Amino acid sequence: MRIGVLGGDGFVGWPTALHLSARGHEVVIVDSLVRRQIDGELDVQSLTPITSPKERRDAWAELSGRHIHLERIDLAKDYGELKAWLAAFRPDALIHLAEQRAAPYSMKSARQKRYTVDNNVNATHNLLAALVELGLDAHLVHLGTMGVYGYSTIGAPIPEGYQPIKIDLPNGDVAAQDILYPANPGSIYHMTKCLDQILFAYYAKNDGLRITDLHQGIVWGTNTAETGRDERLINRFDYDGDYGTVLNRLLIQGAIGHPLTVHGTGGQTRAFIHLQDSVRCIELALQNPPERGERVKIFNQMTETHRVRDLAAMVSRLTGAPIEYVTNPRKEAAENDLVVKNDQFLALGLQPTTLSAGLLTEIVEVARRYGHRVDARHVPCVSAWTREIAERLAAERRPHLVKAAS
Ligand code: USQ
Repeated sequence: MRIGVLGGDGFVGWPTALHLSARGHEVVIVDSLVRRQIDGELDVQSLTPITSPKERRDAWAELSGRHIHLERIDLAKDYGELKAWLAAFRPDALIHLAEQRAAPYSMKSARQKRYTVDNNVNATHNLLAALVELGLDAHLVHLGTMGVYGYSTIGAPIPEGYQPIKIDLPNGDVAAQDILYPANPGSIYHMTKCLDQILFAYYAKNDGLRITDLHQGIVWGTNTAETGRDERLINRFDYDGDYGTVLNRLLIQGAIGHPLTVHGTGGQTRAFIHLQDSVRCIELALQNPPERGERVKIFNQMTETHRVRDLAAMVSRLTGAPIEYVTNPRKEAAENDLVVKNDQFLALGLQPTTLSAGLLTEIVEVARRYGHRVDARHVPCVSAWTREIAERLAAERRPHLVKAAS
């Protein structure tokens, strides 16, 4: 297949591009490289020393004999360039990962909120509009999030996208419908993925676009079979308070002897998936597209659920690092259960890589190898969800500032 990996320079995009290239697909990465610019803006670098876009693609060509071309296009802004590239490449499929994906970054200030909405919504909409304008029948596979559902559960498992409902009619009859599961975003970032769902539903209905939306949980791990082949192919590994995700952060904190930062009581239960399974799921979704005219196909892309404090206890046992329960900078339920259906990927043959101690140790080893690159100033999560929380955090930090000043 001819496949465009949009956002193919990022944490999931790069391993996805390599995985698909290794399986013989013709892969083009489309990326604005903005994620590398945000590293500069936040003054923090990936724990792992990622090479330049050119160097990593040259290394892949040398090792595999396969070329991955890069198109530097900002999907949200460069509509003309996007259209020209689509018209020339005529992809069979597009993997859309070209969105700002960090919840804490999206909550930093009005500037990042506006950037996240402008970027994510326009990128998705430009892509859909261009496919229709060009009359292209490429299968669009979008990386969405479990966060569209919110995380609380009323005891029933969260279905894969659609909730069957019954509506009482005035004449006493009952009408049955499938609706998108009620959107319940917990951050501006998650909100943009809810908006994406509406765009997809509309374009599938109105224009018959073939769309798959993958509602992914929190990714852990850093390497896949392909990125592990050579140091020059190394994947990015975020540990900072904005882009680092919880399990990877805890593992790095443990590796460098930093206290494990648990927000609140750590009673938040979340869905998780290993990076290797993430790229495998994307490949399975590609192999099983919806028909033209079919509703958006939605998969829950996760393999297990865990409570944050249980993860911290596991990492503490593994590394000896103490656990620190800190004021939660987010506005989220302190405790929640989470039961999620993921039958579709299991039926397609996904064999989950679960949190075995072996793999956790492997990540701790990677973290120890590059631990000297950690800038401890960037370890805490400081992005507050509301003004009140920001004031509470500032009040807590004041004694330290006084101590430092005296
Ligand atoms: N948390 C801690 N300590 C930390 C960092 C986080 O207790 O040091 C807690 C958070 O308060 C939250 C939970 O861990 O309750 C998860 O936080 P996270 O940063 O790992 O995940 P999140 O912000 O939800 O976002 C990540 C990805 C996003 C993806 C999402 C999937 O950045 O792109 O969509 O996971 S999901 O969480 O299922 O919505």
